[in-house]
Amino acid sequence: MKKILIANRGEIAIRIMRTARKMGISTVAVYSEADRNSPHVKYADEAVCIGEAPAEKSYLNADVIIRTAQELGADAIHPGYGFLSENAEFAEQTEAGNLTFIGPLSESIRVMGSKLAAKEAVKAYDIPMVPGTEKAITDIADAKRIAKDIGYPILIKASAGGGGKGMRIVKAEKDLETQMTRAVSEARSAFGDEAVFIEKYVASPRHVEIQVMADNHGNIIHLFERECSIQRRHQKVIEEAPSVILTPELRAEMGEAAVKVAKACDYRGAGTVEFLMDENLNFYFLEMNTRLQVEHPVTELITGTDLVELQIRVARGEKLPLKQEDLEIRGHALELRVYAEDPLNEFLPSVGYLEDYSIPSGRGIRVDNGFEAGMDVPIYYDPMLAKLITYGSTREEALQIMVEAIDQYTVKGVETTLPFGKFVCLHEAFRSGNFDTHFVANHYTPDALLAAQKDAARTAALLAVKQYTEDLKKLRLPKL
Ligand code: MV4
Repeated sequence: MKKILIANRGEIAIRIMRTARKMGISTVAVYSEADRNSPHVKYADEAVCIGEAPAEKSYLNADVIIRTAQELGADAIHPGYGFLSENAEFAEQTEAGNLTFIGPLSESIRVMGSKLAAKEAVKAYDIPMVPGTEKAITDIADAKRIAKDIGYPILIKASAGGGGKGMRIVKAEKDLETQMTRAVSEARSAFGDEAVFIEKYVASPRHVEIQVMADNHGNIIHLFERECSIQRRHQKVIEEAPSVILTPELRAEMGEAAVKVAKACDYRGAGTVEFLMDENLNFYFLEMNTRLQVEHPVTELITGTDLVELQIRVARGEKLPLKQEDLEIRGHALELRVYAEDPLNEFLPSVGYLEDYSIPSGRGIRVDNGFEAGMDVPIYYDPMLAKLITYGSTREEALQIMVEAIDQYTVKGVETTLPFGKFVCLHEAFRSGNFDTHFVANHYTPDALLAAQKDAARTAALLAVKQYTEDLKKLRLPKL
């Protein structure tokens, strides 16, 4: 493998190119008309404009991307995350075009893209799952019987959904019929697949996911967990590894379950197995994400691995260079997603001109960044500017470095989620580890953020006055 085309943009495109370069592999960037001056274009060895700004005309245009790879003599395509990364046809088309798809087999993507097919695939492997139906529910009388059996509240989920799309909570039987009708029609219009199923609603879960890696020789390892409970409307905000609630026994048990899920779909490359965990530390398999995830860096930091390198090696047909016994957790890592969104205004995208932009650096700080000063943040794509990742020997240290790094970050021209990240990192519930997926809904309001900022400003002012008074004493000057 001598040349890779990266079918993505922003920080992840650069992240992938960095490893390719380290491995002596040259890189091809593709870009839309809106991304002409983007860092990922400059970072690549070659770059090709593939179309207009809207993603359907560029980053989602499979034909043009594959043709570009062929014309430039690339050997492989790395899809990153989002865009075409979990598109089974794209994986198939890539391979049919005599290019290596750096990702799983298209069939694994297809199976895990359907929640019902995924449940079916793992059935024989004794994986804990939330009580619910194994098949699509179409009949309302059936639904009522099943829901009564399971016990309310229940959740209706779209088989083709995922990441929280197409879910409906039903608290009592009287609401079931309307909610099911809505769920079915929503599933049909959003996914072109009206299959829905029922699960017991786990009211206050934590989201714990396991990173897995598999080669073409039957070896599968897991690289421990990431805790991703801090999210807002299904958008993750802060991720960390390890999770504060897992014991070594539970970790091993979940790791083994994740490896079995990977085995069940003949998985290859990097994947993530998502679990819900209830208050009693029962865990349930939810879904598998068949891509490299946004939050992969926290795993890299605590395991000392380069997951993109492992993906590339596996795609080249090599055996995994690591065995399960070789892996151990060292230290603690946190990731804050820095979005161009306004936390004081409903997290609306705050796109525009980046007047000033400088990222923090120092011991324990990694920034996976896709932007620079003097650029516009385009309206066409996800408004994530960067990922601020910190590492310490303990969680407290990683948290301390995170707060300092947030203070060091300078962004002018757009609002960002940096102050919101600081709010979370300083919040007692987050610091103590006592949180679930409702953390943001339960603890965050713009007023709470403003109050925390005021408080911090007062403390800073008091410290400054104290310092000033002490300095005056040292200088033996008259007091104020
Ligand atoms: C659930 C659940 C409670 N009970 N399933 C949301 C994303 C998708 N992967 C599945 N999700 C959930 N499934 C049952 N049976 C609660 C969620 C959920 C959630 C899960 C992980 C992280 C954040 C979440 C936020 C709201 C709901």
